[in-house]
Amino acid sequence: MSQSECSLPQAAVVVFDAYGTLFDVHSVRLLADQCFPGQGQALSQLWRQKQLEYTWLRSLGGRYKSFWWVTQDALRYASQALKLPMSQDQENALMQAYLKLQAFPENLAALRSLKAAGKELAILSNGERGMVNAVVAHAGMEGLFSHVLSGDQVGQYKTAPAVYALAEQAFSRPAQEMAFVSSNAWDACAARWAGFQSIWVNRQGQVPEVLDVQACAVINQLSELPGLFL
Ligand code: 2OP
Repeated sequence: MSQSECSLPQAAVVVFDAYGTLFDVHSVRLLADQCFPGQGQALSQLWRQKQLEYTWLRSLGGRYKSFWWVTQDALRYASQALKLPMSQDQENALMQAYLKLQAFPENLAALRSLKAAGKELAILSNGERGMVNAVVAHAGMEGLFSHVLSGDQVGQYKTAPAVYALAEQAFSRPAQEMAFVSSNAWDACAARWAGFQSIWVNRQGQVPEVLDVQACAVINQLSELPGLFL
């Protein structure tokens, strides 16, 4: 699909990435800072970076392990790399915080607005459904999504095409008829590879990925999303 073939108003379904897009993975920073004063941000950043690297490495190497455990492995790596000895209680608390990540404040209203406009909504995440359902409930987003889809269903991680294909199977629609929203630039690119009309939520003003593909639209936050479908 070329850029000129994007037509967001015609998309009947809007599929969302979870971590980083709906939920702020760096909201663990506060607890991390209580555990390791002055180091919360560094821990949170490296934790997330390693978590993603491990998903890519495990997918490439055919060594799937579910996202919860990959997340724990990444936390252990980050604490060692930053020389922040972590007790079992601290590890447990930080992992539990992942089930209560804060949603970006504007997200709930944006989702409700899309739903009221007749769009079907879904989540497509690396996280297994139990993990994602917990943060969805914590954010008061229950009942908004027709499907919560997970790479766990196919034992692979994004950017594997089989993960994105889960949305086509769930809605019995080709990807071209669906929008895919992610604040992870690489995820928005891979969704385009898979045929979706992707929207990149560029909250931090990052430069685009150079992957021979561009999102159909770039916004700064989800409150701009409903306007794209008018
Ligand atoms: C997700 O799949 C990539 O973390 C992101 O939810």
